[in-house]
Amino acid sequence: MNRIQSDQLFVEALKYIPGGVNSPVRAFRAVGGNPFFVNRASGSRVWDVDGNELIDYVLTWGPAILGHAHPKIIAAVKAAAELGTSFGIPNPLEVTMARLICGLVPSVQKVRMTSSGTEACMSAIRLARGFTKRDKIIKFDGCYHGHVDSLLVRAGSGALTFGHPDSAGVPAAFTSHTIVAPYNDVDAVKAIFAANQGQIAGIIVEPVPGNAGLYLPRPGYLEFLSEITKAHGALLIFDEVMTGFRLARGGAQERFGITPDLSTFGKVIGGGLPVGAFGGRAEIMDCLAPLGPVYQAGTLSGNPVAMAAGLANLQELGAGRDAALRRPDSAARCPYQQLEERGAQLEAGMKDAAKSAGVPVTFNRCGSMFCGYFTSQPVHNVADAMHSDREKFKKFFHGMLDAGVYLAPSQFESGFLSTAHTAADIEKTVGAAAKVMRTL
Ligand code: KE4
Repeated sequence: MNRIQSDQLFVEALKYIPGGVNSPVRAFRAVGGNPFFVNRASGSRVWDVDGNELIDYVLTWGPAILGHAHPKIIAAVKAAAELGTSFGIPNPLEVTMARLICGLVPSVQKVRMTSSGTEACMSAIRLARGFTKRDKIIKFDGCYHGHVDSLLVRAGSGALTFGHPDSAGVPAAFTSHTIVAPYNDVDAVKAIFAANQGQIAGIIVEPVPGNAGLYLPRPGYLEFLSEITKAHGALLIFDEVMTGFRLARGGAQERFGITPDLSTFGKVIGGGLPVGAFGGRAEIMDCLAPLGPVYQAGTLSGNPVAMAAGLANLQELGAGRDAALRRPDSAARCPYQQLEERGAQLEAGMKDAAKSAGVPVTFNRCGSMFCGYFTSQPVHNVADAMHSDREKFKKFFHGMLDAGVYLAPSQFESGFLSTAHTAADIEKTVGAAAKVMRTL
């Protein structure tokens, strides 16, 4: 595949941008080779600057749940931008967005917008500490909650990919109150609470971890986390930056029937523009300035153009069309049903491809999030994920890229589907996978 212009751009980018990228995982360091540069995207496709068309399963790491450049989002952004790009004064769209999130996620009685998932998670941690007047936070090995100092401890995503889950530049004092446990391990969490009586402000968890590939909570695990935090006066924080409004209209908490105390969001609620949010019980959220003593702020929080994009995404997902979608004669297909069908088709196809090629693959999926690990063993946490054959992953990644399919450029990332992915897209993808796997 000709990537001359991308390669030239990368040489230029390296002169001015560290690693040539504005976010490390885009650098292809885990898979080798140079990243390609995209200047156009639509539906399930992206096109690089050399004109190569790719079926995209990264979807800008989750936001493009309706596919790229959805007409409703483009129109909403244009209309909002015509009226001004930022006011720094409350605007009506902030109220519409807050009301919509509170309506879709019952555990969220009040919500505050931010401009990234990192900010949302950082703010939720500070709020949990301010509300409980405790300092310690439990996180899980391989989970990633953005690049806030105190959570860059055995973190996933790019931190795991580049083998420095504990980043340089973070003083030990900043992480001294962060306790890391293995995910899906009940006894480890029980032992931490027993050893830190009355000191744990909260647990922050990706309900379905998507930053070490993708693996699922064991049956009863999320219920256990809810019970043990309640028993110890700690808060349960669901990091739904990736899973929110994707795994169900109300996120993973709706899919698994759990009521966290706080939740963080991002990606889908921005429709591709920079948006994060955190929300939860009103008695907790009202501790935030200007009402309470926990300070939190942001120049572009609730930005009108970003709100317009996020609202268009959520409304197209059926947030406001519930009744219509549930009408038996409704021609409008429920987007979550579509995502589930495509996910099941991809999962079945990938498993068949691996079997026919005689390549051991563990393929994990939850709704429209998925990850294939090159191992015959099950993957329930990051330690299991480390057993994947990463040399095979690298070859598979590039083989699929040359076949016109763009998968996440790291074994330790989740893949995503959109409502724009067609059955034919999936057929092409699994057909290519069967051929590439035979070369591994
Ligand atoms: P941002 O600050 O990147 O908007 O969100 C941080 C974040 C928080 N919580 C979860 C569960 C997340 O997955 C993320 C960010 N996800 C990564 C992909 N694994 C973003 C991609 C990147 O870092 O470039």
